[in-house]
Amino acid sequence: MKTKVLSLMVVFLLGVFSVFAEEKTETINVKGGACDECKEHIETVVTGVDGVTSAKWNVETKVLTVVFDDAVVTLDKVQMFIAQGGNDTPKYKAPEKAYDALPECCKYEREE
Ligand SMILES: [Cu+2]
Repeated sequence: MKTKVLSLMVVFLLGVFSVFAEEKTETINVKGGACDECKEHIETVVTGVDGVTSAKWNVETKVLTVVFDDAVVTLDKVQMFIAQGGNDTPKYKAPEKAYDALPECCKYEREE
């Protein structure tokens, strides 16, 4: 009897967690060049962030579509990682060093 109650509780708790752990899809403008290397670089950086399930960057529109678990990571944090990788986002500017480390083709016009 006791185990039955316990397992019911576990099922209930799992249910609660899965409600919180909802996947969110957001889009952000991410600066970058116009080659596939930029695309690969940005997508690799973003998918490497804990809580992110998918990242697609459009080379033409420079819009990144990111799918993430907002219980694990925030869009803010995702933008921080992108900037650390050398690409500016609306919220964070890439450090000079990270920008300079980008391949030539991946350089882009930066706003002051
Ligand atoms: Cu590039």
